[in-house]
Amino acid sequence: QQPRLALVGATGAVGSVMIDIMNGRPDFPFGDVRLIASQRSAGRKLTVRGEEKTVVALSPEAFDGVDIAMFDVPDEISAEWAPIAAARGAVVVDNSGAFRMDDDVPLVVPECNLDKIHERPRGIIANPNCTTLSMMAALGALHRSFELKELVVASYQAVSGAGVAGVERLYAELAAVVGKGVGLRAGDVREALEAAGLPLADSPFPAPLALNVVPSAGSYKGDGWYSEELKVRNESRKILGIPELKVSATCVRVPVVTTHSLAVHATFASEVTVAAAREVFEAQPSIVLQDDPENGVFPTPADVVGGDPTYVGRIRQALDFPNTLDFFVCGDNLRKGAALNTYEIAEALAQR
Ligand code: 2RA
Repeated sequence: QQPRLALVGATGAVGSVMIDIMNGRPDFPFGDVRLIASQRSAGRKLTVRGEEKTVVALSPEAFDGVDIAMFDVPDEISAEWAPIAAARGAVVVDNSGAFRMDDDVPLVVPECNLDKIHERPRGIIANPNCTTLSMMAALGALHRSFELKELVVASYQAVSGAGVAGVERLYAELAAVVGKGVGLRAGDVREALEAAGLPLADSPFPAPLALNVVPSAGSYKGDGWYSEELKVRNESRKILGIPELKVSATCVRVPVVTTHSLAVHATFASEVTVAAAREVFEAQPSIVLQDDPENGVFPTPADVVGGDPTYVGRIRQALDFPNTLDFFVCGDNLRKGAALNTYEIAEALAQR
């Protein structure tokens, strides 16, 4: 009998992408699929692989008979309900931040550490944050060949990382500034937003996003660091299995709807050339190389959004740093950055 799958958070932004991914999969190793959401969304009807399903409310009984449960809900809901699902016999694949750094919960990116799915004493497997995930396939591949020692990263993060509210805010801000001739004087974008009835107090971002970039992502954690920057450091170390990896990240929100980009400066134990790095990337099925700068070919979020692979370009040997590469990565933060990686883990569990 094929394993039964549950999707918790079926009606959310990532939940909808998960259903898209399930619908598009050529082989589907699951039997029944149960869609679970909050009481508010219960009763909604959604189609999964041609079959209409009614969303059921989150409850302990909703997990009866479920073998694998994918969670995409806020941290506090996962913290409460993932152990309940696990106690009822489901293996949980959780996309929240609730368990990522727990020692007894593996943090898995299939391209890097798929074998860890078997080490799950709590019955929970965690999916990384989308910012970390967007570069992991590329870094994991390079690490296997050249041994990663140091990582300096700047992110360019899309607003959908901050949910539907982030996307709506960006569209509203863009509508408020277009044709106004603003962006030429300090403060004039803020004034245009105020005049359009969009005070910053109502925004999920601490500064205007329209015609701007904002060096703050996640919550402020003290000593100058934001949560997204600390996640990049902690999660990269755990996924790659390098507890001593030196990491420094600066995370920046940009006026892009979906797809996170990262400028990566990675130093390795052994010598690495651009040609060797290209070979490594070309051998990795989930990476697409777009690297012909002379002809203006490199990945940009607007060109790769909606795609499953990690797109890599601008590969250079750092001029002043030995054994070091610089490159640019783009990955759809809702697909590989969230729904797809979670689904890939669930699929691997089902296939084994
Ligand atoms: C963000 N990485 O982009 C987060 C979402 N989990 O805000």
